[in-house]
Amino acid sequence: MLHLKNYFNESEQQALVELTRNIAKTNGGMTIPVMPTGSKFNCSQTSCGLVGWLSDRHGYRYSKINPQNNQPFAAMPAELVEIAQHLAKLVDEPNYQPETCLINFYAAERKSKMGLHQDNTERNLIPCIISISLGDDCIFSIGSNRSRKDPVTDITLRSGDVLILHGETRLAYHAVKKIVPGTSPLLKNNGRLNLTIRQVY
Ligand code: MD3
Ligand code: FE
Repeated sequence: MLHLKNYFNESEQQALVELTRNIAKTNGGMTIPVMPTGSKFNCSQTSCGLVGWLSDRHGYRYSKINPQNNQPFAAMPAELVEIAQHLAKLVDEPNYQPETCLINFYAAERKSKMGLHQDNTERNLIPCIISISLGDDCIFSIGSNRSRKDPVTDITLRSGDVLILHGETRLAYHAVKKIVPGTSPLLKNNGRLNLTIRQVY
């Protein structure tokens, strides 16, 4: 795992927020998905790129069509492709193909969080996952890739931080424990935005 603290400066962070707003607009907004169990996620989501990540009663999967508007997802902005390919080179993945970016928004003052899970919906589980944090601080837990019962380590992800999950940590169990409201001035009504870039195939 590679944690690049404050990788993006304030104006770059602002540009990433703007880019995210445009994607959400093109996609017809963000949605709060349901899990296969029927319970709702504690964050809202949308995707851009070749495919988007979906969760519903039938399970987790990638789709070329956004059920929100029955259209393809917004294209991955060229800036994001460049950022991802540059970052992937730092972990020795020069052929990285950023095929999708999942946008998670965690509202402040709500019990916004994400339970312990592995990211294993991708067909190819080898390429790294790149996460960009914007807005309020988040307490993030990361465990092992062997058992969800293994001990976790808590780290703080702050606005502008990048986390690259590669090698062993690609399949580590992880969770968003909590958002700390009011810790960043970036978003008007606080909360946290996370961009998770993945190669799927
Ligand atoms: C550690 N999102 O969407 S990003 C997810 O902050 C997800 O929105 C969180 O977990 C969020 O699946 C965490 C950081 C992250 C992403 C993928 C990982 C950490 C990871 C994969 C393996 C280990
Ligand atoms: Fe995850």
